[in-house]
Amino acid sequence: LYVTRKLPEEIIRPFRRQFDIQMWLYEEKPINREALERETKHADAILTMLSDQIDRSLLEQAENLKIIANLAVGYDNIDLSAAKDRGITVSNTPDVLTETTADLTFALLMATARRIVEAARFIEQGSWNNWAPFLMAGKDVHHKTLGIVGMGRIGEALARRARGFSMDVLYHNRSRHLQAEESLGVHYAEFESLLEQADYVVCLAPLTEETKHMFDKEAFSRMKKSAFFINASRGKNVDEKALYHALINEEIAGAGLDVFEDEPIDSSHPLLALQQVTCLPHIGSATIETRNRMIELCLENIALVLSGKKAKTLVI
Ligand code: 8YV
Repeated sequence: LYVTRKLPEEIIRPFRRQFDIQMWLYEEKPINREALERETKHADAILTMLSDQIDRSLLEQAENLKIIANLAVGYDNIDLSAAKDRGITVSNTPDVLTETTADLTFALLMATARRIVEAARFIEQGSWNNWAPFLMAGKDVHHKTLGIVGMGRIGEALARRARGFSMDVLYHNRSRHLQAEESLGVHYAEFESLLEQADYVVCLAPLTEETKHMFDKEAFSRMKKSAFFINASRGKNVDEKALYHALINEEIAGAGLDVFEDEPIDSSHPLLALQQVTCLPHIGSATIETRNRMIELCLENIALVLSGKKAKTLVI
């Protein structure tokens, strides 16, 4: 088994009895292409993640590979059709990260609406020398309308949180989610109609050919001027230039972003300069408990597949 990032030895150790485990050991830098090619060429299994592109040319050389265990619920970093052609199993980590990612998404929405990061920076910089009635005044979240684009597991978990804050919830999805409509009192809306009605538009859709750049100039122009856009899914679902222009032209009020078109971004990224934007370094599922559960699930899937069984959380 080759692990493409340094992971905590305590979680890996119990599995060392079962597999010969090799790992990329440089904590501060991702695996380079050359090493990735060299290691996947001979491995029976790889435990990999979004920062690694598992493409056709890599898979064509992978002589023994039986499973790619992706440390994420999304798998847009893997060429699924190439994996299928070579009979390689792909697994992901759904469910174990649902509640954690919904927590972060709601926290990002709250932080953006209530200017929490900006206010913390303000006080740290020593700028709080007076109380003023509208100092760091944000916008209400309770009783507002939330529009969720992508009503999968995380979307549903976010809807539950929003209902607890007395929000009205609209959602848009490829298919209706009747159970959520019934149990949570959420309402289906066409994409355009959701954009026009929501005070907070949250993207939780996976990245696919259909969702790529679904938030474009036209989409942002449909949103209310007072509305906020939150993205905790994939950066490429958004045309970032269109988002930037919508923000500077005040077509929308602000944005909270945990993901970007090209990650990681550096401090010169134009969106970082906007005071009405809260940016996070893709930490949706980043809690110690959840990261540990994700790693364990990957290792369980690998153990199953290498002993001839089906992965627990199978993509293909
Ligand atoms: C991952 C994510 O932690 O699960 C996903 O799809 O985006 C995150 O939970 C991150 O992508 C690391 O692979």
